[in-house]
Amino acid sequence: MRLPKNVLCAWLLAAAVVPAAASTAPRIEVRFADLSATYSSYYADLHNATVAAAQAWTQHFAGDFSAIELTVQINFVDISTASGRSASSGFVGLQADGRSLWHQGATHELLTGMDINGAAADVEFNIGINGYLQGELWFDPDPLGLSAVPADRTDAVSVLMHEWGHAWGFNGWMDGSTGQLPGDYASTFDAQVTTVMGDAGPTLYFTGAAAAAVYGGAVPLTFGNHGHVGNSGTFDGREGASLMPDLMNGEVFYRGTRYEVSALDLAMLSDMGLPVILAAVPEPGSALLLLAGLGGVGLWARRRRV
Ligand SMILES: [Ca+2]
Ligand SMILES: [Ca+2]
Repeated sequence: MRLPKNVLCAWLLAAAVVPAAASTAPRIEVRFADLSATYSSYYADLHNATVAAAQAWTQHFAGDFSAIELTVQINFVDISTASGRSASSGFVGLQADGRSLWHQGATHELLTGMDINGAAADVEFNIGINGYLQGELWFDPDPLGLSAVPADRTDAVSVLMHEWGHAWGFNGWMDGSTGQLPGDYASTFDAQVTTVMGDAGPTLYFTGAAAAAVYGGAVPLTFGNHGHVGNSGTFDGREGASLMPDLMNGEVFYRGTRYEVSALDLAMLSDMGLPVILAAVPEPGSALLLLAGLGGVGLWARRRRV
């Protein structure tokens, strides 16, 4: 039972205080799809940023994954920013409603040790080559450190952290505007989404219990782009403006900012079955204040509706 290729997210971002990699972390191999080696001067930086971005997530995973090797293929593509996904899906089981349930391939390999697509890359990151790679992304010379991101550049580690979020779980086949599934299958993300009709029209919410405990209720997803959290409300009044600073938001990416994997991001992965070590859940009020504080950092925002 094989599914269509995973949906590509049209967005990227985030990271954090990344401690030294635990010896239990999965190994990350990075390949470059660049036959003429046109972008070879970026290989080392992209490799280091990809590994650091993975660690920003895997440092929160419980278990020994040192026998797991996740292969990332980096493609150089004619797009304006970047995108990412797992390259395959892994069957989890049948739901009560008869739909089949699927993990993202990277997560399936992490949890089961089974590499769905064999020697082919497990994760794909697409990097825009129309100036995004060359002039917009900033590569931290110490990607595991705490360097200040230049105010006029976008942090590559943060972008790849966002893309890893999609590779782990923030992805699916659901229509991001209506919540309709295209067939009798759902991702572990899709399976926890409910559509609520309101004055602004339909809004999709992620209803996982751990996420709801962190957020203080069902988590509003970005309208039209459901593998992301939050809506600015600027255009349509939908809920979720407090989530704009989150790594996995679907509207805005701040320059000059090193993002963090948030407690909410981790809780959502936990709801999707990843072995996340959840910190004590803060009171919703303090969690929102933390997010608001992070959001004040960027003076320049790129806003985008997908
Ligand atoms: Ca693998
Ligand atoms: Ca593979």
